[in-house]
Amino acid sequence: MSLPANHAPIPELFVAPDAARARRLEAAALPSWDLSARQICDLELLMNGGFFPLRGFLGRADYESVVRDMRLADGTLWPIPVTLDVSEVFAARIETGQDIALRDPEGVILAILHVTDKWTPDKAREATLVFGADDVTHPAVAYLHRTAGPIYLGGTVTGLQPPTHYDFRARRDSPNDLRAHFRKLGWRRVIAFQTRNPLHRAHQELTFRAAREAQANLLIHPVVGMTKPGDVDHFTRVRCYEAVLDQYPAATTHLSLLNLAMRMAGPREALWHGIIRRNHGCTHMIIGRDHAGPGKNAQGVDFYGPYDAQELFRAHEAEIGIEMVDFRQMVYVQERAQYEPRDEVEPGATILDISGTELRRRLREGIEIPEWFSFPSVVAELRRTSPPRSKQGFTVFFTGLSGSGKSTIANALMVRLMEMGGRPVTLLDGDVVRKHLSSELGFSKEHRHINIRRIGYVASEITKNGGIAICAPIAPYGATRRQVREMIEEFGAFLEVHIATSLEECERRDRKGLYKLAREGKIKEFTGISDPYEAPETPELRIDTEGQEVDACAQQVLLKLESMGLIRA
Ligand code: PPS
Repeated sequence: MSLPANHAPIPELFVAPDAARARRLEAAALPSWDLSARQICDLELLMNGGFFPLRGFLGRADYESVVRDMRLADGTLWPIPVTLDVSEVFAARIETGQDIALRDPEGVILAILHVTDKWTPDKAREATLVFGADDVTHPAVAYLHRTAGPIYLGGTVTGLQPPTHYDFRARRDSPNDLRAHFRKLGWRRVIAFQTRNPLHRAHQELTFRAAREAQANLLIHPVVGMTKPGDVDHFTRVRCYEAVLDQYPAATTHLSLLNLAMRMAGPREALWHGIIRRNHGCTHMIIGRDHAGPGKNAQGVDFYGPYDAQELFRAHEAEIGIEMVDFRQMVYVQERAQYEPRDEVEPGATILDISGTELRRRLREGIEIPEWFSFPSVVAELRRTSPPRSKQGFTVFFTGLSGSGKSTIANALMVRLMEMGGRPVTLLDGDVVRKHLSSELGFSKEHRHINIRRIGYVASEITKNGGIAICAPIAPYGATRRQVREMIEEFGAFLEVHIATSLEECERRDRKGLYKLAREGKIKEFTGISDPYEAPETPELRIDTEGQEVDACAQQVLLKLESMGLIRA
């Protein structure tokens, strides 16, 4: 299919609204596949023409050809396999020649796929040829092996409706929306800037200069679908982009959000980005050093060379129909109090810079970020999302035998933290949780696991929302405690405190008379007596309560929290 001129509409895969209604009714009876987050991103760009000339998820011949040669079977340049991966159970029900309904997580039918191909891909080969190595430190390779289903379905897509977005609706444009916008404003040359990071002054300077030099208008086109794990979330980023928009001369620049699921495939991804931007009506694209790079591989070496993406793009720009604009690294020259391209700086001048790692450290520790580096409004947004550690949520997780003193120390700690103020504190004590959250559970290994995971979930929500969670269950199994740690560390710090009071001492105290009953066999599966307790090997803190006052034990926890920067005494 030939490419429409820049501002003419691009073919979409949607049917007219009346036909969509009728097709939706028919489709309700079809086998249906619930799309993953990544598949929804892919489907949206297939349907709205962002992935033109694709007319559906790749069939086998196109897939093999794309993996091997970056081209569809008919020779058209297409660097990334856009495939529909499904489970074995689902695939077993599907024959080629059949239609299936593609649904969003709420069950809404977004499209119908006419299945032409079904096959089991060689994922290791796909990883090696598309991403450069079968190495799970590459996020797309990890996704391929750990998340994607084992069978691929290929076929043509009939679009019924685009996925619904409730966030930043006014900033989301289809390729045809943007083409119409550019046509209306008379923007004949448009330069796209792809990004997955907040914009600081250097980015603003380089995009502004790139547009001026290409005599083009600027499209800031950030990806809001899926980016690299660990990136700043898109809600924060969009607020940052909106803050930067005022810095460009009025009516020269447009901000639009792209619901792309990035693969971080470096050079191949750069070509893909170029094709997508061409489809969105752009004539130029800024390609920088290490474009869409995933970082380092298992050997600690970058997956791709720093200029591989630029070279590959340059070699294909005419074929894609979009011109590459070199990303000129801009640096701040102190003596001249302005940004200049690095290659134009006079010898001997003082260049100031703040690396990404240093920026994250300053945000984490609440240290000043100078105005020459970023706009105060951008820094304010980032600080709102990443407050310093002393203002972030965290979890203190006590573990130990029944009667070891967990609850008593946890209570003392809670009161001391409340005395300091600043963050809400919640105590999730073993007994209390069993009364309110886990009343139906017993003490089998499986039930203890469920119980602790529930505590972990609640603590992770508290941590995410900036509070302090203190947990005090027995939590006898190391594997479960590790899972809880992972759940919480996604949002804040996790401090494991082993209350290492010996079994003899706990039994001697026998505060609740349970050890006696356990010895008599009247309580079954009692931790330490007739059930295991796996002591943590490397807790952040280990406290032996024998011969120590409760206050002194709580003080040890407070000192540890202070040394981790979580509280200020
Ligand atoms: S677990 O293993 O983490 O799910 O246990 P937890 O939720 O912390 O509950 C422990 C409290 O329940 C009482 N209890 C028992 N403990 C251990 N084993 C058995 N079989 C048992 N049956 C009842 C006991 O009082 C525990 O309270 P603490 O505060 O730990 O002494």
